[in-house]
Amino acid sequence: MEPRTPSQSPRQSSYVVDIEKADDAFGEANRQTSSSAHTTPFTSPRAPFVSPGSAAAGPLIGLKNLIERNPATVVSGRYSINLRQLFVLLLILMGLTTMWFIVNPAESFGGEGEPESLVQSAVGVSDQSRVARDPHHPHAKPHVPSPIVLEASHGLTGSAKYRFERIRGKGARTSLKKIQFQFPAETEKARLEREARLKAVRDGFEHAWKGYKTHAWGHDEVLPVSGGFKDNFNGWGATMIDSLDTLVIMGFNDEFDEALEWVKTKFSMTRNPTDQVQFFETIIRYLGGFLSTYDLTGEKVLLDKAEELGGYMLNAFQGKNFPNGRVAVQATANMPGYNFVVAEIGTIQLEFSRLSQLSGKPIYDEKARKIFEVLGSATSELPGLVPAYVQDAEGRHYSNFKAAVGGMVDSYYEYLLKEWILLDGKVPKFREMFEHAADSIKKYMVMRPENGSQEYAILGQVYSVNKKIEPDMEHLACFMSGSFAMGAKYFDRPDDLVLARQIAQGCYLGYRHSGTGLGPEATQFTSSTYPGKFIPDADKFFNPLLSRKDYILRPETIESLWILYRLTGEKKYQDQAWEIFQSLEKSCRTPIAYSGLRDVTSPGSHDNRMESFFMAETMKYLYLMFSTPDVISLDDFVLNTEAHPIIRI
Ligand code: DMJ
Repeated sequence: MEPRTPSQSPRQSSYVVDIEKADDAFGEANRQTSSSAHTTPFTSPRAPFVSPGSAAAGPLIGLKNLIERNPATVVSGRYSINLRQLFVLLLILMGLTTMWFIVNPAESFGGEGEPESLVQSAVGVSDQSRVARDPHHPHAKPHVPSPIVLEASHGLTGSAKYRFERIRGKGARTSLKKIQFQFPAETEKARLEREARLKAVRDGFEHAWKGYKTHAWGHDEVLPVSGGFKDNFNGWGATMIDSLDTLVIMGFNDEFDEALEWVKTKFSMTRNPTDQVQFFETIIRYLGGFLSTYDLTGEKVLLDKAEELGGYMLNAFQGKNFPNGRVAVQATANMPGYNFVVAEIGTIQLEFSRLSQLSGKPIYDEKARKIFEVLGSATSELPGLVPAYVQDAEGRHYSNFKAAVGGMVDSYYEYLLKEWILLDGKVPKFREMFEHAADSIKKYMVMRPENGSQEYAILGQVYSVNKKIEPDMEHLACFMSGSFAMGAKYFDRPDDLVLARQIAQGCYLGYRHSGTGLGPEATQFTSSTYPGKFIPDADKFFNPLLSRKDYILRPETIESLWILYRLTGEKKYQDQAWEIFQSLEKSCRTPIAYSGLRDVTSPGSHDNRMESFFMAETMKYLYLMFSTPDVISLDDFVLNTEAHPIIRI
């Protein structure tokens, strides 16, 4: 199916990037042409002007002289032409060739201004090409492989080309400032290392996908040790839908087409319409997966599925401001709820607002924003912070609760910021709510190591009444580093970027000390006698009585490292993510796919689970860590909590 044409964008940032790259490719090609035996001159307005005296003009003048010296017919028989006609024919052919180069600049020259060509453009080109031709030249460099195919658009046409451009933000627009680091041109050495890592991650994803395909096709999860499958997220094919956009981003076009065919012909949400499915998981994994992949591919069936699913999800509201935690596809199988988990009601805003933007039906956006308005109208003993559970009553006051940024609350804070971004900063209330929360987290929850290190920090859990903090942190809470970092950039809060770095390093610490290189599900540190401090004692870290030692392939630490890398450009974050990937390879990879661990201090303790977020988030963040930074740029996309990129329009 031909993808829909992306909507017109006044900004067209990726077009700018592409044109710059294409210009570079043109320049490079022209330079190569002028130093080789092939003599086609460029007539493109982008190509440098070729004066009659230039090297490239020489052969043309030679041809002209030949014609003038010998105007006789050159080919005998029925189709004979004279030299003048031959000259005109040649000119037409050259013109056609040039036109083709203009239309397909990237394909023509092998890459869109890859870093390699940027490096070359900085040195003397004629000298460079002479050195390149002569391997014995004293300055000859070892052969450098050209950029790997998955990062170039060689020969891509139709939907594959559309996807290639779309993941690079074609069609995105926003009036918010750019927050990504302005990455300089890459050295050859850096490119080689980065691409080797990128390929390793991509190979890892392919391994997991093959395992899913062989053992669990169409089911929710593959069992990575025993083989077989598990249907624990509605039985609708959670891994399939959660992985769709990762397939697109990594350039697995055939695999994506196969999965899309399954969606078209086999996917069904109505087989057991009275089953109660989890609202939160269905929104972030299925609805997020459909919307994002539609944004990246323009495949209409995905929007159709998103709309159908969105309609069913409205059943969760039952006349209330907040949706139930569980919902049935069949409207009459739902009852009004009375007690709501904040993360469940506060993690639909991106998906519902995007669904309204795409479907033209305002109801989803209205429902989603109403939740934030109601939550934002409450007062709290910890301003901006909320308990895990709330009731659906107006004018509430949150008192006597324990505040944390881990499970049951986490993505509510994430979505305050991200909904503000998606709505292009047009709803200041969401920024205000995010900043209130950020201020209180900093004031009440940040704990620092007793040894005075400024390298890392953790987010403890605080009682709203007496403000007592406990040094307990879940892996889930590690996402907050990324939110602090993005908020710091948008709202000019430099201290928050410092804190974001420290939290990410606090999370990474758990990985570094575990023995397997993978971080535990939760860590209970030892309180120091100094207020707000904890003792970062590695022995206590992994005391089974104090911590949850399992690692279920969660993404949050890698996610924050990725955001920090894209915002600061610091390679240390790439290196840390690479270490984590190697640990995954060593301790979690199985002959079938990847498995979580029951104990991060024990490499062989596989739990025989691979949740769909491993392919949706963990592997995607790792891949994006080593892709070029124009792929899913934070200036073009906002990612839902399951790492599904939503284009900003
Ligand atoms: C994912 O499903 C989402 O990131 C969610 O917000 C939290 N838990 C998992 C990953 O750990």
